[in-house]
Amino acid sequence: MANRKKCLVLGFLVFLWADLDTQAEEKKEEQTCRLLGKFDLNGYVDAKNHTIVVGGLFPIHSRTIPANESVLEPVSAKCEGFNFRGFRWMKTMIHTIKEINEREDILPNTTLGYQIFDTCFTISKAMESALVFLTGQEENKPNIRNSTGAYLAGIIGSGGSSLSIAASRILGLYYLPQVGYFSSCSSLSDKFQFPSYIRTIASDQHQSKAMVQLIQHFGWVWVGTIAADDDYGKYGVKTFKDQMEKANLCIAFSETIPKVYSNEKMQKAVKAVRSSTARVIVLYASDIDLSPFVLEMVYHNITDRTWIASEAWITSALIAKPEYFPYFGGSIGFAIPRSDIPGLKEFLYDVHPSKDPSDVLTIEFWQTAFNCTWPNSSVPYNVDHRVNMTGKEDRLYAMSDKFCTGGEKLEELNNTYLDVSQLRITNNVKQAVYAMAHALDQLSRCEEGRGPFLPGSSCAYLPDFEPWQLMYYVKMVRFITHDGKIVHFNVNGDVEGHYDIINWQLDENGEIAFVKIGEYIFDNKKFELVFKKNSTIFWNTKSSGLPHSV
Ligand code: TCR
Repeated sequence: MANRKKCLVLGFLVFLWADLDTQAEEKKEEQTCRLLGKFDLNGYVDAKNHTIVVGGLFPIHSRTIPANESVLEPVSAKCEGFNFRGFRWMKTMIHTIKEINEREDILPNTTLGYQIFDTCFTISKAMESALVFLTGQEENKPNIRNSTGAYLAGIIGSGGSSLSIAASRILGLYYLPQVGYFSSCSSLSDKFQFPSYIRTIASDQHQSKAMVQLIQHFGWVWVGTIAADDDYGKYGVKTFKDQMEKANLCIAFSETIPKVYSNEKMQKAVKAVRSSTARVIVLYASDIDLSPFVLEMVYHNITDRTWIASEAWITSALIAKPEYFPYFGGSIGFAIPRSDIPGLKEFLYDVHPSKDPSDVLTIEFWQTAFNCTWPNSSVPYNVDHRVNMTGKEDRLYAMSDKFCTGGEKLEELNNTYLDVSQLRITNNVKQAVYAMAHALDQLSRCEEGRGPFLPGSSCAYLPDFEPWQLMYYVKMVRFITHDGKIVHFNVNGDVEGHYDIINWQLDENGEIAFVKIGEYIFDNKKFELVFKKNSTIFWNTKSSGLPHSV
């Protein structure tokens, strides 16, 4: 086979996998993938020698770089802002697929491959990837046979709600199963709009309800809201406001944090927080979008507020920094229950840039983590085009003059990628992959004449089933996790269960501790706040007592 491997052909567009050394290719089963041409996507692929692959979409970067205005043609954006947490989630998908392939009880005669892309936390990248997953030579018929001949079973992802909504509008046309791990927007429950989307995270409908119950519990009646400018933030606040209205409670103000930095819009939000008498504020945003707002609170020295955190930032290492404690200490929010994943830690540590010179993500990971430049690599070091806090564009081409030696120690790195103490979304990723594998397994065990399909109670077969046939099994999946929990999806494709109620306190080392003070249960029509006995709550008020927001 030629060094360059043909990947996908779409009309006049030809996408090429990264140049792969054929010999190296045989040695390694996992490859990085880079699609050139119209799309510029980074990711990982292991599709060779597998009849079935599972697609994955993860935010390995946090944003795309603003396009250079002098370029007239549309070009696929490049990404920046390495996201260690997203990198961990992506690795967890690979780890879970490996685990499933080693098991004899699930899909005994099939090994799964994968094809994973970086969404860069933007809709446009998620769409590019959705198209790459679907397109083939035929124009109006998806070609879910990938270039290596493997069949695409479905997709894990695609991260944030706005991205999943966009991607699943396309994937839904073909009923291609999409199992989400952290898109929690309530609108994704609508199976009329999103027929092939199911998820291992609960709908924010529950979270909004839980927030209102919490507010009632503490006797607050006057509450402000701040939302990220996306489906997560906006729908989250909308469902929250609906519940507040039902409970006869009042909204003091509602503001949004801009996605693309705008000083004017940001100051509007800051002003609302500063001038309102509401001491309790609900903040619905992903941690990635929240950072600039947090810096504003620090800059304006806004303390004495109690923040009700949405799940996306309550346990985030990006936000939970000791230096922010005077402003955000005492935050209360709902978190996905945590889990320990056997073997994941070792798998995460097994990462090194010298293993594969074409693995640009690992090289970037290493450079960013250790603040050095990997010799002879084309991966730029820490290029940050973020528009800074003054609203001026601040392009930093900070090339570290220190070379990486390869001897840097992961053990000495205090990095969220390697922190396995708070596996929450990470566990959702694992369960999403399992849901797909169990569905494939059930499909493969169908007995002709007793199957679910017409005519004559027929079956579908591996590997060349139709996407909608697998979808039938995905919806009905029910399995027990490694830690003994049952996973199944309700009619809306959502999971039920509980959130942990978390309060930010300072531990003896001066680090922020996520102290569990109770649970919110939403199971079998039960919606209940349960506080732990004898748990103390830290309040960030002058008196250290319960804040009043009336
Ligand atoms: N759902 C959000 C995104 C999100 C997230 C997170 C981002 C959730 N949890 C944790 C970063 C870290 C929950 C969405 O867009 O649906």
